[in-house]
Amino acid sequence: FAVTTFGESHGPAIGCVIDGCPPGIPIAPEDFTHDLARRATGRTRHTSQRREADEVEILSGVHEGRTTGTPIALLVRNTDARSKDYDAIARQFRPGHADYTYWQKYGIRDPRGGGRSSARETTMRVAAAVIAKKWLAGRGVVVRGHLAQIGEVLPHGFDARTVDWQAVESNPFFWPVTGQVPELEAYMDALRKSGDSVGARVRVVAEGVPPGWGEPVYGKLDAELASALMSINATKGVEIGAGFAAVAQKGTEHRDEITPDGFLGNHAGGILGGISTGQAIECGVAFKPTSSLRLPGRTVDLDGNPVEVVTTGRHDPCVGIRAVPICEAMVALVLIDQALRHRAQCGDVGPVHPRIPG
Ligand code: EPS
Repeated sequence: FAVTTFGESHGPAIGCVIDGCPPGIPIAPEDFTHDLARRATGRTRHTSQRREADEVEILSGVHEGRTTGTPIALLVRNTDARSKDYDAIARQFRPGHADYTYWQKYGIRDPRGGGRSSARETTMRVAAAVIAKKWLAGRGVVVRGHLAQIGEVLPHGFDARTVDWQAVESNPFFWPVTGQVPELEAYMDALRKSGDSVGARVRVVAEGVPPGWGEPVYGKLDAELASALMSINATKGVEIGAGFAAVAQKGTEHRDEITPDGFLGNHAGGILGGISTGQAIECGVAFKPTSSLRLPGRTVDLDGNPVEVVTTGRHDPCVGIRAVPICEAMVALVLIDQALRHRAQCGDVGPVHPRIPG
């Protein structure tokens, strides 16, 4: 299940091509609406105010409402592309932004906003993953995410083992503790007024994955998840299970003891030796603060002259908020690919032996 995307943030359209999709999955244009709206800009005051309908056109690979097994092409036309900082951004480098490294690599300054490095590109990852999520759901696998930190704010009184997913979907921050939403509103309003940005931590949980998915050495499930999640713009860290907390743990604490009734913990994040254990797959993703800021910063122009940069356009004060459905999407895309590979080698997607409960 291979996905590639195309298009620039300020170009006429963005799109993706999905190759290797199983035939027979029912898909209609309206299936994309929910997840694309969860990721989209302009839906709350806490994200970029760019207004895009994000309507998916299915160009190929679907006939009479079902995938045919041939490459699927999806297209979303940009309707609100040109921002007011369009020209200014084309002549300067935003500190902390990919426009500098793109220019060094290709020698070309694409003036179309963030171009390929814009968060706009992630629309098509989410669209592709709608199909992956649908296939996975048919096998009892559900991939969901929530925000686990904004700046220095953590969820209060939150037990990661019992997430209230309805609560997560009921607020604009994908926050698991609804009582804290007024605090977050105030925090984000103050941040937006200040012109600065903050980072965030996203947690993704995939439930229902049977034991056995993942390759043992090359193509480990955790390696593929890390690679996929790290490929999202603004990601600076990925953890599986206990992640970096494992450094300070003792072996007796970290190991997830096994009883006939199930595993007694999940520090492994549902993966041992690159292969799923049958427990929930748990990933944490760190997002850096958005680099496009209203507060002046020092930089250089295309000729290397020192200039002051101020970004006046439509930007997210915390791009990590909208990253929740994007992280879910990348996890779902890895899982369907690993499931299909497992099926190709082992003949089925299920475990060989009776599974130990998670
Ligand atoms: C982005 C800048 C803004 C965001 C955009 C990501 O776009 P513009 O340059 O047109 O003002 O709105 O995000 C999206 C459009 C999207 O759909 O995610 C950036 O610099 O990354």
